[in-house]
Amino acid sequence: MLASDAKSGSLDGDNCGSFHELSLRIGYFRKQNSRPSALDRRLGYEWRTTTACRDLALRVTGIEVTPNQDLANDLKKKAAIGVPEATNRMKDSGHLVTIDAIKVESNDNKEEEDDGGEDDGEEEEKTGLTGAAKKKKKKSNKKKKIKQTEPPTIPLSTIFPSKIYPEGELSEYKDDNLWRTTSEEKRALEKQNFDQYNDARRAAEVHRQVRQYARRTIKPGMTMIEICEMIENGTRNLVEANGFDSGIAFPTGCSLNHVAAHYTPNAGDKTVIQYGDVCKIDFGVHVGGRIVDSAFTLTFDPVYDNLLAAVRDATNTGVREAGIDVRMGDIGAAIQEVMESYEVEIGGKTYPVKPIRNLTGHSIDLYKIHGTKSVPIVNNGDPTKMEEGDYFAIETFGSTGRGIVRTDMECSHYSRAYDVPKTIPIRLARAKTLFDTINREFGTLPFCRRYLDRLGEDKYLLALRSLVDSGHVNAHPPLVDVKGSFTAQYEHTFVLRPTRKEVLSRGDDY
Ligand SMILES: [Co+2]
Repeated sequence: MLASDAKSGSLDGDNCGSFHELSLRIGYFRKQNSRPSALDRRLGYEWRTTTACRDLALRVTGIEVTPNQDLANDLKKKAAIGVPEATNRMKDSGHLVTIDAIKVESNDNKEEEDDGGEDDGEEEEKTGLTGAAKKKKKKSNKKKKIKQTEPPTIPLSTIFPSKIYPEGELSEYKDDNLWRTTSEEKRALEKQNFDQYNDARRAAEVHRQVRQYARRTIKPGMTMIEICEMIENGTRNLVEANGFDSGIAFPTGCSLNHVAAHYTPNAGDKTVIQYGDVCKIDFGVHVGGRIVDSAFTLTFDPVYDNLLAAVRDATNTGVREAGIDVRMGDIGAAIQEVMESYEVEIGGKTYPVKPIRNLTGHSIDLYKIHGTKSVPIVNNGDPTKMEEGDYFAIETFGSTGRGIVRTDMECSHYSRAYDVPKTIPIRLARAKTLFDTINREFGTLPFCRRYLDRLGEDKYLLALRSLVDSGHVNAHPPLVDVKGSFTAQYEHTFVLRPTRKEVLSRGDDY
């Protein structure tokens, strides 16, 4: 939609791809009576442009932007001007914008190398541009593909200027539900839901890009706080975190060894990740409340490979078995069978891999990470069925310990109760203000103490405890198996679309 509107852009671009992009998007605004669309409002009116000549990257934020070509050329020529000066020039020329970053990049064009130096290759971007816009684009097409930086900083909406994000892994329903694949009625329903899926796909692509960087980068010796901040900063940048429109969906889990879930460092935590650790990285991204919840296990010592293989296989089995009308108990049974077929030898001792039977996957609702349905990882006989339109996170945990977790250690994870007790007043004044902050900043999305710290909240522990005691806030302390054991986790989010299943968080890595 956005892309085809954009072709009505009336500004003439030069041959620099980025300015085409900028002018095309402005054209879209003009068609909308010079008012930004709801989508762009949501994106915070944020553009980032990178010239094809790679000498300048410019990021503009503001209320309304109507740049002209002279200004664009001027900025291009004078890549070295500073941010305040660029902002003033925009203002002097009557543009209501502020510029928050100008980055000068080196001239060696990596993309050109990757493309074998070909300049006039085939039109292959899936931008949806047609006609005049396509023609305009053609020359600088290849160069326009913007690559993610390391660490990841470029918003996904810049990498996908069409604002159409990649689909996840698709699979057809089986047996009695195979008719859905070709049903006209179900297809029509999906078309109506496109924006919803697109939001979820955007969250999923952010997850993939952030985690793939994290997997390459996390090394023994890093503090848990560094690890979490790397993931959280990457997520905020790529999803353009903006209140309830988009952002981090819950605290970054990085539980170690016998701790299976719900550990993230609090301020002052000096824990450093070790070569022999088994670390579960569990983080979430949301767009418009659509949450993608996905986790993997990070190890450095290959001795754990079989443990990881067991859990990855178990999670994939659960994902594969899932479908419309499938019973929870049957999925749990399939997961259990696969998980228990593995064993792992650690330090000369062989352990069976046990599913942690009191942990489950879950359905996901808007802004609610835990919907009403649970997906067991053992056969518990639950006859509840999965239904069309449901979003699920299937997460399985394998352990060399007892296969049961209990709560232990200092709490870091909290969430506002979905249904706040209406009859119980909040007595402490400090608890009232803290509760206001929680409502305003997180709503029903889980948060951790570090997220409160960065908002400038301090000395809140007593107030937080009283909110937990009164039932306004839930505490989610770490969940641990026996000391000395090792636990691993893999998790994927999928949606049961009317015609097929889409595993949103699937990547090349897991
Ligand atoms: Co989950």
